[in-house]
Amino acid sequence: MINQTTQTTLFPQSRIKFLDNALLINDIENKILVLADLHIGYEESVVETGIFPRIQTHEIITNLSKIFDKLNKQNIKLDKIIILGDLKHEHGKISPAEWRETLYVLDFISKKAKEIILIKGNHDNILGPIANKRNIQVKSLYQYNDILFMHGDKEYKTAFKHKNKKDKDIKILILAHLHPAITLSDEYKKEKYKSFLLGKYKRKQTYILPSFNPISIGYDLITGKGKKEFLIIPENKLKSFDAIIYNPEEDKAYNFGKIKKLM
Ligand SMILES: [Mn+2]
Repeated sequence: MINQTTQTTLFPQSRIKFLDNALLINDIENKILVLADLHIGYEESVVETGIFPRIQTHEIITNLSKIFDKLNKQNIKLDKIIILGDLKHEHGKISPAEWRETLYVLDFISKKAKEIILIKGNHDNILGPIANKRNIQVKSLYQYNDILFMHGDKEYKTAFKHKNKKDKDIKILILAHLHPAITLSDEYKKEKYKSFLLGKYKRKQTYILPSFNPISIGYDLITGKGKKEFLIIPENKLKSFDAIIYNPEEDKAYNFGKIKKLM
């Protein structure tokens, strides 16, 4: 990985840990793995162009296996796995490949935790029928203690009105949807990396996960390249967020500092 002087490893004491392109909530009472934006079937939507071989779901399983192996080595048994929206890609219909591959991934992760929580993303209008097959409910948001999980394409206040939740109880927000990435460069090379973002939004400590999709790296906050989705947090606020990249070889997260300082 390209060297940067601002590199520091992050909060070893925190109960929220970076793990590959996922987050691990490591509480005494619960171990929760959070994954975002798998976009199963994305490949199918672009495969006609002939650019992509059909390897996406295989790579998702490989990348998940690496995480499960690491957890195993640390003797961490998962209570919950949260999919933070956009498990699959197509909005309007469910292609045969999506049915098959989404069920395959769901069955694979179901063996690894006591409970699977599916949070609705903007691509998940019709995730319901697939989730129903496995008796999993699709939720608009999920609260665990002081942490609120949601996709990030819609504000949560409206959902709160119906759900008997209180904003002041929420200290930490965990979002997805943006597929954040950053390009790092030195005198020799430029490279785009999937990146976590960490900052403050509405006085809450806010994490944004990179996508777990192996084909597309994501939206580059430095160069502005890549598909940009509407996130509830405006881009000028995101510039004050820290960019955090996980190096899987070292099993360490590095903080590259605020986005605006990297621009
Ligand atoms: Mn989304």
